[in-house]
Amino acid sequence: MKSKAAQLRDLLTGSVLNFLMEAHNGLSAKIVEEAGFAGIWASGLTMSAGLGVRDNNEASWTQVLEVLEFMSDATTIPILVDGDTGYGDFNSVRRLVKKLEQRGVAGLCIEDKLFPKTNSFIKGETQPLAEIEEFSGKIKAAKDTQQDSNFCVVARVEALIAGWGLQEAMRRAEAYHAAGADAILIHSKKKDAGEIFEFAKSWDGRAPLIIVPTMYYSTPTEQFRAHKVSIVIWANHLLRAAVSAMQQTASTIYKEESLMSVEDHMVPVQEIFRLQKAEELIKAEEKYLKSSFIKQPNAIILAASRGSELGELTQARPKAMLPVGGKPILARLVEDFRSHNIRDITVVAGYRPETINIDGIELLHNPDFEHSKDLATLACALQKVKDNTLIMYGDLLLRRYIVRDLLESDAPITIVVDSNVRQKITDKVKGDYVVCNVPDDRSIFRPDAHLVKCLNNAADNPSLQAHGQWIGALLVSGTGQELFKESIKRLQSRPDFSTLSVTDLLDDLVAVGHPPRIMYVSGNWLDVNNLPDVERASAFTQGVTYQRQL
Ligand code: SPV
Ligand code: MG
Repeated sequence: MKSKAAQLRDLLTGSVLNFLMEAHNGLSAKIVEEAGFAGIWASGLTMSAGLGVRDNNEASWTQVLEVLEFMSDATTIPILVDGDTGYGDFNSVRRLVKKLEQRGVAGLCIEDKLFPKTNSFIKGETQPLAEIEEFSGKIKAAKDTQQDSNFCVVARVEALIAGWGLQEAMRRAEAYHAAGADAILIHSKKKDAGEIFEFAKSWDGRAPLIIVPTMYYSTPTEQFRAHKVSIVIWANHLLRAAVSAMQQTASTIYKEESLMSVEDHMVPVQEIFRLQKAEELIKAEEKYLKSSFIKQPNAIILAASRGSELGELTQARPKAMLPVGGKPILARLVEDFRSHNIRDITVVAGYRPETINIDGIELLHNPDFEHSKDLATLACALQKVKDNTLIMYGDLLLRRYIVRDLLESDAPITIVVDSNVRQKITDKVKGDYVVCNVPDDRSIFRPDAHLVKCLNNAADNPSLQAHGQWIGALLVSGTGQELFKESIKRLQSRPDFSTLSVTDLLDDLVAVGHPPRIMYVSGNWLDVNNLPDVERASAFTQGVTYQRQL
């Protein structure tokens, strides 16, 4: 890829007419490039207007430099900057050229007026012109300073604007060319291109010629070609177009106090994101950020059951809404999840769903909750099973570190198992006991264990020793989402689906060769099944450590 300066030189010295389009900030510069233009005119008028000041050097040159840096960073095509008079003497110009090159600006145009200048279309004929010698010195200084030989220095002749005539314009153009200018910008404020064409004829291609047909815009472009113009600058049209659109939009919204009639006339927000290359950042985050941070976990809480063992306490509400320590269990879970940056929280309700009044959650419903078990409730939220989804029973209280550590797991499916609860399984035991490939060794780095079997159907396996109890929390991550969904589909095709629990899904995953990973914990959680549990739960919320032991 050619340097930007080399691209600008090609535009200037090529045999065809080229066009530079005005831009005044990073966004408009990008729009110019996307439209197909081969170069950008960083207009002094529009950059100053964009900053809300006059075209009278009210913005300092370093402030202009800042704008140019954004424009240059946003684009790959060359920028010719309108450097006014060079913001001072030859020495100011030297420093300017140095800074422009550092920022990837391809060329500088300076005009033969005095600092501070004013726009050529404001009382142009009364504006004093620079001494030819002095201005030629600036051009020499610029050429001597540039490091890249392709950097272009354009001398802008204001003699026609000031009404000093063709002869003076020619004299100046010649002097500036002799001083090293790479091109001459001949400016006019006339409504027709007559004086520009006269100049072009006299100039006769001694150096590339640039024109700015803002006032003589009705001249057919073909005539510019015929007069061997090298570059036409469309100097201010994006800013002017933006101003009409902004004025109209602002006034409509102000009058109507509504967005209804404007919305369809503007680009969607997505287009702004595209112009900003938002997509690129998302990809970079995937590459450079810690995976657990960018995966944005979500959570599904199963809160369908009433918990009838709690009697009157759950007459009017599901178990998850039972207040413990003054706050419903579910509200505690949601708070806990939010502290882990989990914003997308889905609760699947069943019994008395209208009592679940927690802000900011998505509420789904298992209408068949009375005739089905928790797997059917979970299936209601299947579309919410994604990469990094926490699934949890709604009657769980747990210390925060458990969720934190679970979110760190990178296994497809991870279940939390309390190894304090080791039990010779008998048919009297209730709870989701599990057999793992290795027991918990309680070391700092706990063993890399996986599930072998869930024992909720203990009577079938009287001899098995459980390694712990599944607490009712699991994480689905990465490829786990597909495994999880496939497993639910398999089980849904069974006629006894409504009698199945999440533990049946865990067993199914073992059966198909994808046993869930075990994250061992030792206590620090409890679920609420009966009245004594409610008391323990209340103590738990006050910080009392409760270890479930059978
Ligand atoms: C500019 O765009 O700032 C110019 C061109 O200098 S003009 O406004 O026509 O003088
Ligand atoms: Mg200007």
